[in-house]
Parts: sequence; C-alpha cells; structure tokens
Amino acid sequence: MNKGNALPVFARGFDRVRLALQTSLAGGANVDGTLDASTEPMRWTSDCLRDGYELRYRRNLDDLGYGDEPMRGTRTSALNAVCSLRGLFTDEAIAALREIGRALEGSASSSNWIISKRVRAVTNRSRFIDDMMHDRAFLLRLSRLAGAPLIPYPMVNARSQFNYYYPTAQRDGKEQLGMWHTDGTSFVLNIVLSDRSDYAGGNFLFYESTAETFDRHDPARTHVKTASLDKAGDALLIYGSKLFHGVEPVTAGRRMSLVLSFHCPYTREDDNGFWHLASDDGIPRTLVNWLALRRSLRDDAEMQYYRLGLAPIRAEDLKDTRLSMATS
Ligand SMILES: O=C(O)CCC(=O)C(=O)O
Ligand SMILES: [Fe+2]
Repeated sequence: MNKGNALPVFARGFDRVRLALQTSLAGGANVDGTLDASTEPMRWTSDCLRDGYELRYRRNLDDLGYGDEPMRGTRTSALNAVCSLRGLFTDEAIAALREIGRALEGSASSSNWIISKRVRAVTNRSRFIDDMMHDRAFLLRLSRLAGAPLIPYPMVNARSQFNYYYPTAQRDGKEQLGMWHTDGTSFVLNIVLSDRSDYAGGNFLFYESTAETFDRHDPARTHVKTASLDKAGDALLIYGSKLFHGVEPVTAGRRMSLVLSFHCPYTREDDNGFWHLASDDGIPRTLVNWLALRRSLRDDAEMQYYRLGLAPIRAEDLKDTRLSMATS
C-alpha cells in the first residue's frame, strides 16, 4: 500500500520554471469547449443548499502555527485552515454535479501537473456550476466558514476544475494522484463526488502544521491527517495556499472531485504566483491572465461584488452562530 510520505511533492523553485517552459511549448492546458446545454440536468438555485449541514472538523490557521496574518487586518485565529463538511448540498444537486463531471470527463487530459487528469475552467462550460459559484447564499455560507468575505476567484482558469483518479494500469502506466502541494489560491472548496465504496486508495491527506515545516520523508508522518471524505458531496474547505495536501493514488475503482477557488476582495494580497500559474497555462497565456488578475485585485471590494451583480458581503455578515457553537 502506498504511504502518504511516498506521495511526490509538486515541483518548486526552478523546477516549476522548467515546467512552465515545457507547458508553453506544449501549447497549454485544456480549458476550451462548452458542455451541450441539454446535458445540464437542472438549474442551480439556492434551494440546492441544505440547511442542516454538519461541520465535522475544523482547524484555524493559528492552530497550525501560523502567527503572521496572511491577510492584513484578519487574525489567523479567525481564518479557517481546514474544515470538513457533510451535507452542504441536496442529493439532487450532488447528482447533478456528478452528471456534469461525467459529461466533461471526455475532454480531460493527462499532464505532469499536480493532478494528473482534470478539466479546468468548468464554469465556462457548466451553467449549473457557474450559477452555483455566483450564488450569494452559497458565497455567504462559505465566507462564514472561511472567516473572510468571498467572491469567485477572478481568474477563470484557476477558479474551478474536475479531477479524475483511476488505478495506474488503466491510464498509460501513469499514476493518477494529487502530489503533495499547496494551491495557488487561498480559499478552496474540495467536493468529493464519489462514495468511499466506489474506489480504494485515494485518501485526501493534509499536513496540519505550517508549510515551511513540511517534510514528506518524515517516517512518523507527524501532523499528517486523513480527511474523512466518505460520501459523495462531502467537502473540505481549506486555506489552500498555506495547507500542504495531496491525494494518494487510487488503487481500484474511480474517484471524481470538484475543486472551486474563491478570493477575498477586501485584500489585494493574493498568493497565486506567476510561476505557479505559468507551469499550468504556459508563459504567454499566463502573462495576459496575470495582468488582468493584478488589475482586478486592485478594485474596490464593493465594486467587485456589484460588478458580479451581488450585494456585497461584509465582515459584519460573517457572524455565524452555528460555527461558534460547533467549535466551542
Ligand atoms: O481532488 C481532490 O480531492 C483534491 C485536489 C486538489 O488538491 C487540487 O485540485 O488542488
Ligand atoms: Fe489542491
């Protein structure tokens, strides 16, 4: 059996620059094409959100040992590092997400990137997921859990993706896994769309300490935790740019997940690095996207909400009595 400390670590430093050059030559990643509207099983509405969802586990950034504020003015004790959620969505909404994931799977491609098989920019291709990410009720729920007001991540390529994992033998001898990594984005919702009985392996691991202290060779696997993502629809909200995480190889069956990224418009800070994006999209495309991202990050927060057609979410909207009850 694979051990978490055997998971490789995604390229860092100069290796990431080299990967960016390779990606540029290869022509960039798969972000094009739309889903035939007739394959959309239903429309997203706020009714797709279940009221009685369960908060099953939670650690904030200060619990992990982060003392410095990653976002000026927001204490690390208020920012979620990782929380495990069950029952966020209705069964119908989960069935719809599974169906959309299956419909888009044909256009997934394999690469040497963090997640070997995936489809990106799915909000361009699925109205259901686009509406979901722009639903204020959904954003408000996630903002409360994250500890910061959120909008969909401004750069569409980095906003949403489906991931697909299979056993090695089924895919040109390549292991389908999620290498140890931190995300380019900070507020990331990982929704698993397979039941535990659908696959073996494929555990979502995370490192419950600071990224600087992470050592994948540590035989004791100190601070390495396994998320309990057992039912389709179970989700993990993480501070992706600070929490090391990965997905172990799937040894049987199939695992599918949807990963959505958000941004706090009240900060101009953003952890997404040029070389992180360029190793994914290639250098020419990233130059264009990067300049647009920097420009949009400069805008006033309320303006960013209005531009999305949403009433602003403000700090005072974040008080969630359920959250303080569940963590006390
Ligand atoms: O597929 C998953 O469950 C997590 C994938 C992940 O970490 C990512 O896409 O960045
Ligand atoms: Fe990730």
